[in-house]
Amino acid sequence: MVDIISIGEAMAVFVPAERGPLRHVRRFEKHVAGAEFNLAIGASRLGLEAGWISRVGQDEFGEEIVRVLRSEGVDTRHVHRSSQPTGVYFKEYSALGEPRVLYYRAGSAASEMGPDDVDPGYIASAQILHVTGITPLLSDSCLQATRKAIDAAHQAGVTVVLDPNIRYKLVAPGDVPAVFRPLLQDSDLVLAGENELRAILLDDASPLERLEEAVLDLGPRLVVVKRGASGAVARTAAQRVEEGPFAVQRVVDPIGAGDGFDAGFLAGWLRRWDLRRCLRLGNLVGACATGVHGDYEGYPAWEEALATLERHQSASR
Ligand code: KDG
Repeated sequence: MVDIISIGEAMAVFVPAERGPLRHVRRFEKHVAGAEFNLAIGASRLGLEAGWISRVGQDEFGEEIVRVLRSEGVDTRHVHRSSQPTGVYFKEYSALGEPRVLYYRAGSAASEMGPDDVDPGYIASAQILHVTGITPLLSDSCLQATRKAIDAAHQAGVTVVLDPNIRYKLVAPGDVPAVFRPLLQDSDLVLAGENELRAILLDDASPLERLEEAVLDLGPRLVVVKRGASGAVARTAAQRVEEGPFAVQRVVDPIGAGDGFDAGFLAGWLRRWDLRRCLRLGNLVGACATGVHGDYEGYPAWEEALATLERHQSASR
């Protein structure tokens, strides 16, 4: 029995030790990461039984990915090996603005994942199937694997959670509605950025409340809008809850914060917390991710997260 299963790609990540264009960078730190891999680790740290479905290469990076997952307590029984290499990406820190991400993942081990890698019985043993919009864009076989996982979840009454995680290096802006609307329609819970919802719904003018309603009209019973430094909103047919962000001392790197938010929100939701407390935990885990260069390394353990929530609540009383 697992609480949450995610399906996707993890890669070796090279984080520059210096700012500026990569052509001038001489030193890198190696990490491993990937949106769904990050989510599984975040959930496991928060006390959930988490599983991850993927393929990794028969190479050093594949070994490291599996070793990290096992050391974090994530179920790797459905991680398969491939003769293709594990994907790689680089971060680039410019002097201005957000970090850039450069992928070397075409033809990677994970892009070879297909329907045969998805065991419907395994999906049926979970409470949540977490999918992102990244995996279906990796290859046709990954799209089929994602579809099979979603169909298996529907048949077994497993909650499907979608984080669109739109990556414009993988999808042309004009294709976003066609790719992502069906995914929204197939989801029970949606955890998304405001700009992502605007891109999917082709609506850059309506107030946020109207966007939330448009998502609910498509089928999901809960939509959570992640608003970074402005906090987050959770919306159902009956309720709308807004929660401010967790103050962060210094943002080192925001990549991985969204996946951390998902892990925190869902860890509360599975424990049947009220939506405000789920948002708080999501915001907290997301904030913790921003203090380090790796995607997941900053995520807190369960006791630490509870103690921090408690401290913040008593400070605001
Ligand atoms: O959410 C973090 C991810 O964006 C990062 O780890 C890389 O998985 C990745 C992707 O596909 O962009």
